[in-house]
Amino acid sequence: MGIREDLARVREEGLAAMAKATLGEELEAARLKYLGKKGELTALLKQMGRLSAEERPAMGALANEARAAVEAALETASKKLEAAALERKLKAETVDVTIPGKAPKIGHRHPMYLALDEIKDVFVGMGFTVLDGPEVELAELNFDRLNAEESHPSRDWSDTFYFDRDERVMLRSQTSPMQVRAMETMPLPMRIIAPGRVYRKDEVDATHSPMFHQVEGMVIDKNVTMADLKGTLNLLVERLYGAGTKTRFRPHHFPFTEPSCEMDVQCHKCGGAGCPTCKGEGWIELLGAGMIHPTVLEMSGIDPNVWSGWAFGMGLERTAMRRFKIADLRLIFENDVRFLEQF
Ligand code: 2NM
Repeated sequence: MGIREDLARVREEGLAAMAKATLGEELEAARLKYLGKKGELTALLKQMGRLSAEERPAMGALANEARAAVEAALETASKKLEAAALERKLKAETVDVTIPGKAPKIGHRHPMYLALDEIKDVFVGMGFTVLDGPEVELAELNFDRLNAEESHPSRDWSDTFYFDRDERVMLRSQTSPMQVRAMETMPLPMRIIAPGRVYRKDEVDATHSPMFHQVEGMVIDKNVTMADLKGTLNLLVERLYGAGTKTRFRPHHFPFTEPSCEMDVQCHKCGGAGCPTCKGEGWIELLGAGMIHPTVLEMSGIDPNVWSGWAFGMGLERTAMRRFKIADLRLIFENDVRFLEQF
């Protein structure tokens, strides 16, 4: 049999093999069989040397034409397989856009921050600036500049988280060092509140935590008196607990204020008659306050003969617990969604 017939046969077989491949591996096998280095067309091309010089050009052209045809068939088959594969993939991964979606779970503010927002709103409405400051604080600002005597029990390492043996750097035990920073940097007169985390070495129980939140506030101006303190804090209470809510101021002692007081709110549950919520007292303690001690003003470079001021401090968790009737402080920090979802 001659090369011409062999060429025609291999060409037809090659075309048929390409056309009938339905898998990538089958097509690859066909490519190797007909077009590969050891393939049948290549073998025929190698036989061209046996032909006479007259026969060779025509047969060479025929061989090239056969090769081109089989290559074209390979290309077509390859495209067909790719298209089929894509079709299968699209079918398998079809998304039914008509199926109703799942609503994403959207979180919300923590109840304690809801309570803080209410408090902030009241003070911002009265022209106070909200300040934020460092939780790692100098003992000098946390204690000394606030007139805490050298022997004050809260300075003890068993009450305070110190970073160093010299007890110079600590986790702030109150936000009042922020008031000191304000006194030293802000122009007078000033009205500020400083909410934030504070740290004390307390064991965790239903009413204690080594980390909790405070809001402290301060006004310094000319002719500021205890009447301003009472008026402002009464307004806070009416805004938080409703118009007409009564307050009571009891004398107290703080090193940074003189005179000092604690403010109670009439029990919202029993209206003052005495009940389990107020432990039979009729009143619930809300905050501590007082007129800023002249020594505190002086230490921060403010002349107490020209300026006077009042300040207060309140626990945020306790306020939130009362506001939302939360019985155990630990719930506020555990972040169990079954608890959080209730607000
Ligand atoms: C309280 C109670 C009373 C207070 C005082 C000051 C400052 F810096 F102005 F002296 N800041 N916060 C203060 C006063 C805090 O917490 C129970």
